[in-house]
Amino acid sequence: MERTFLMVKPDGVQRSLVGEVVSRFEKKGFTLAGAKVLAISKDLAETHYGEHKERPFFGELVDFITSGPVFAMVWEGENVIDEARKMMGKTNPQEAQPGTIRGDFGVQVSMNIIHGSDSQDSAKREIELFFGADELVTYEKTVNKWV
Ligand code: RTP
Ligand code: MG
Repeated sequence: MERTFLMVKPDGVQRSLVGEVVSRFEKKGFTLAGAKVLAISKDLAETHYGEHKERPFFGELVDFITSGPVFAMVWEGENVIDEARKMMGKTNPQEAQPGTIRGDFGVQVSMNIIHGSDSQDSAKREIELFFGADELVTYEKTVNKWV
């Protein structure tokens, strides 16, 4: 079954949106395989967002993601990588549709509430970067046959 890495960013934690975000993925029918609150180090931030190293906003992005605790999660389910990106909405909350997490709760592109892996390769890389194998569980929800 496919897995993705999702993370409530410091703005979402500060605004008490962790429960709201978790609830949306639970209600959708995905399965939580792991979760933790943590403070991201500068090293981890630079590795995680390494693909954006040359972008003008890289410094600001690293400063922001290390500015307070985040809530990191691994979610499992059919096509969960793309579905989660749809549920998050466009990167810039002002372009994100109402009904998406960024469309409903965000205003600025730098503070857009949530991160989500954008491909199978990035999901694998990010899950391994943030979670040890002993922090993830595999189980079946009996309710899954209903969704
Ligand atoms: P994320 O990686 O955080 O899930 O966001 P994303 O895939 O939707 O967007 P991405 O292109 O990977 O950009 C990573 C984060 O950088 C910030 N950003 N700022 N100032 C800007 O023009 C700008 N562009 C991107 C956003 O916070 C974005 O989530
Ligand atoms: Mg991205």
